[in-house]
This record gives sequence, C-alpha cells and structure tokens, in this order.
Amino acid sequence: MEQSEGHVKLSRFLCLILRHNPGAIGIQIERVGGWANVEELIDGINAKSRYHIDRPLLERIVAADRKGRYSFNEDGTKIRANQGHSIDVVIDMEHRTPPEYLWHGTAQRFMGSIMAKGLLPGNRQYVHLSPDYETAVTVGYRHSKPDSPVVLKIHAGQMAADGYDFMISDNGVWQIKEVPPQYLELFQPEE
Ligand code: HQG
Repeated sequence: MEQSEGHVKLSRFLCLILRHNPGAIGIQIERVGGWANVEELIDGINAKSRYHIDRPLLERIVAADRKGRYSFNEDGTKIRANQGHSIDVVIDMEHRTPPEYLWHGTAQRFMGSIMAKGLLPGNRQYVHLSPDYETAVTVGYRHSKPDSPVVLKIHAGQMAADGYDFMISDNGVWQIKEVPPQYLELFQPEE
C-alpha cells in the first residue's frame, strides 16, 4: 500500500517519538526492548500533537512502511522503532559477521572530519551502514541534496577479522559503534 502525504508526516512523527523524544507526547519508552505502550502512544498523539491516530491507522502505517521501521510485540500491546534511536534503549539485535563490504552515504561537507576521526554515531546510538551501494546513495542524499552524495566503501570483512562487532537490525540495517578511518575507502563508480 502506498502512503499518502499525511501518512508520511505521521510516520515521521512516530519516528521522532519512538527514537528520539517520547516526552513530546508525555510517554515513556522501556529501556530494555525500546517498547512504547500502544494505548499510551495513541492517547498521547491525540492529546498532545496536531495529529490524530487510531489503532487501525497505526497498523496501516506500520505495515506500509517500506523500510520496516516499526514492530509490534507479540500480543500487539507494544510498539517500537527497530533501530535509529538517540535515546538510551537496549534492543536485542542479531550479532552477525558482515559481508566483505558495506556502504555508507554521506555529504561532502562531512568528509574532512570523517577521514580524520572515522564514522561516529553522532546523536544516534550506532553508525548505520547499508548493505548495498544504491541504498547508501539514497541515505547520503538526505544530507547532501541538491549535491550528489559521497559514498564510502567500508572494509567490513577486515573489521570483523580485526574483532569489530557488527549487528543487524530487524529491518536489515547494519549497526556498529564506529568505523575508524583505515577501513574507509572513497568509492567512485565508473561512469
Ligand atoms: C555523518 C535513515 C562528521 C554521517 C537511513 C551522516 C539510515 C560524521 C551524519 C539512518 C562523522 C549522521 C541513519 C564524523 C559520521 N564527522 N560527520 N566523524 N561520522 N558522520 O542521519 O547514517 O529513514 O544520524 O555520515 O536509512 O545518515 O531514519 O545518520 O551523514 O539508516 O529510518 O553524520 O537514517 O533511516 O546522520 O542515517 P544520521 P545516517 P530512516
């Protein structure tokens, strides 16, 4: 199902609440698991934001999200964002050996700092790495537009061999605490 513009805005607001600022609608998120109570979420959004939501609409947004950003718990009483948090939550992600290369899209203006310090998580808990070049272009474009993004090829296999711990979220985004500069390679696709 395609999402209408209103639903996209509501989905962005959900991200804000579930990853960064539950206090904006006066709710709390469980540290272990990152879960919010669904009833409290719905009531909070309706009482304290300009959005209106009910359970069927929430379920449609979760099901329609192309990046699989949200999950319900087994009995549907709780909801969470699968990754991307800045708040302190502990989400049980799978630790997995990465493929030889992973990808990260960013903007030219960050490159001086990135090549000096490596990739750092900034406000989020982890650095996010993409499984393929095309996804990295899309992620990088968010920061670089209207200019083209810069894409870094991450020597993930070497990092794993050197003892770095990789995790993958339920929606397939690779997560790591940092990527030191020696594992970064500026990738320039052949024209
Ligand atoms: C950059 C989307 C300076 C980093 C996507 C990035 C992703 C540095 C920015 C998810 C740096 C942080 C996350 C350093 C890293 N110096 N800049 N040392 N190290 N940076 O938005 O990876 O749609 O927090 O390159 O799909 O762009 O939200 O991270 O440009 O998975 O579900 O600092 O967001 O998912 O930006 O994107 P972000 P990101 P959603």
